[in-house]
Amino acid sequence: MDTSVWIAERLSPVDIYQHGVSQMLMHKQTAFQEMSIVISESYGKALVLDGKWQTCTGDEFIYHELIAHLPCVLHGAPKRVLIAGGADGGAAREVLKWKTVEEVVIADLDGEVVDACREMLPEIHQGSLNDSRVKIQVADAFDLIEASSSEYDVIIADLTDPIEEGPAYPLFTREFFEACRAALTPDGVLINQAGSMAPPWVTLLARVTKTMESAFGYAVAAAAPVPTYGSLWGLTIARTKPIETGLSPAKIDELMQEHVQGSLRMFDGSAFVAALQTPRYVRQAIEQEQTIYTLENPPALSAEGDRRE
Ligand code: SPD
Repeated sequence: MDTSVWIAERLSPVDIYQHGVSQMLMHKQTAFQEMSIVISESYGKALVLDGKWQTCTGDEFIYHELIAHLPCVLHGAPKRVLIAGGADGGAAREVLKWKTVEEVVIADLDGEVVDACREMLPEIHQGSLNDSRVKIQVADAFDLIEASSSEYDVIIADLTDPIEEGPAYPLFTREFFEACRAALTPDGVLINQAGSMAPPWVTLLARVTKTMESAFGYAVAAAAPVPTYGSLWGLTIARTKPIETGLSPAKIDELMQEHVQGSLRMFDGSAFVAALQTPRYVRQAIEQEQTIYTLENPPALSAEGDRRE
């Protein structure tokens, strides 16, 4: 093993995930955040923003297949999809496998991250960032979504964690989720990376889920087992009608057989059902949660993992 650098990501004030890195391919401060692209000994090439591991070639398929196909299956035949964040193109790559999809808008604030991912992470985007159905808007996704009405079948919030110093935390508030609801068609589905499911740190996920539920009426937290995130990760789905968590695996496989082209490594009917068996302690944390995040009272997580509340 040739590990010359250790990236210590604070998962919480008292938990660190040390990623052994053999090469630093890029390190820069953009207008919005600190960006690194590195080669990790175990998990391949990785994107790190503000010290937080975003995605890497070794396990990205677990996260990207779940965050893309869960909402697409629930919708059934998505045509227009908006991805808030998603600069690496991994979620777009998966959405484009749906033959029904005509347009994917990627709205990311940081053009420097999009450019770096396009050039240095082709293993992840696999051409999606240059696909003719994809429109990249270097813009604040909040503004873009607020200006849209009944336009999208699926919105994927593929954002960085809501740290106070980072650009994403306003996109975890009720105002943002209400704008998403208005931007979606009546059958539309929102999915959002909503935080860790680790028992000591599940409050953020519970609050984000409760906030999404308050804007949409229904919200369910799916579980994504992404090793480099350090714990089971929550992907919360919201809709204005009940979310069908009990679809049969065979029916989902049939739907995907009809609508999806290209190979998948993680997702199928069984993975859908497994992801939506939310652990009991998570369901209880969500049920008991009272706090709704708003622009006045947003999530407050520091890069060191401390919370203000
Ligand atoms: N703590 C890690 C959460 C990362 C969520 N964003 C991932 C971006 C991958 N496209």
